[in-house]
Amino acid sequence: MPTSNAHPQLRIDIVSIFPDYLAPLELSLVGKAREAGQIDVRIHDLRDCTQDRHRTVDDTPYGGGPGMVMLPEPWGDALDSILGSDPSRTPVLVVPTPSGERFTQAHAAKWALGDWLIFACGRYEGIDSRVMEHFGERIHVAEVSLGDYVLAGGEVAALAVTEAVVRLLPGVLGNSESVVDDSFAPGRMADLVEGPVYTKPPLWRGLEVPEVLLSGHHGRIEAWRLEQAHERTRTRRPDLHGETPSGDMAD
Ligand code: JCZ
Repeated sequence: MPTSNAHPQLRIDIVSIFPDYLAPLELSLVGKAREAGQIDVRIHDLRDCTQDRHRTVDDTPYGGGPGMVMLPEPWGDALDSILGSDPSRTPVLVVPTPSGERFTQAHAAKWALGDWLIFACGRYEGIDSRVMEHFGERIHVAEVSLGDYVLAGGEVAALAVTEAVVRLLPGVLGNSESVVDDSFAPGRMADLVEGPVYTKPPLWRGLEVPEVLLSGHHGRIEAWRLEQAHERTRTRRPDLHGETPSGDMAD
């Protein structure tokens, strides 16, 4: 009887008061992965877990202040129900919030190795903090931010995290098993961003494709691409502190 698997099917549950906002998960790479049975995506309406006639999900913040805060009871009931539906999996509860730790490719790679992601998509001023405190004592809870800007809710972040994870799964659209662990895989963003890319035609509106890319010299091409990646990293993403290639002391 198997107790673990290198890549079990990934289940993804998303709880939101705007389930229609998650419709893009039927499209493109994630939609195809669902159709192929590589992932099991289930979207839930938080309002189905309310008890009152008005299906209330929010109330005023204790201590005062602007806006509304999401009630803990509907979240508790929704998450209890989802967690109770499969005791054999190991869930991570992902809570998008501008006050979370920055979501990175390292999170995506780790979660692509797991078997269950549950997204709690807040709205308004966020979810009563006792929800994260309570479930943090039962399962792993990750409060994550996409970046330093404020969205109107967690749904767009859940879409972004889902796509970042699903594209790493083996068998999903041309990805091999090695992509999650390959520190040199394009797009991994370890400490370098990608340089510019080009396709046909070789001359477009007076602009030429760099000659080296047409040369057929694979060694020169790779060296040029690395140099371009370092230059872009230096000028656009100094926070990534990409190393200057040896022999090219760029200033
Ligand atoms: C709920 N407002 C959840 C996340 N990176 C980032 N920016 N903004 C968010 C976010 C904003 C929210 C909620 C209400 C996430």
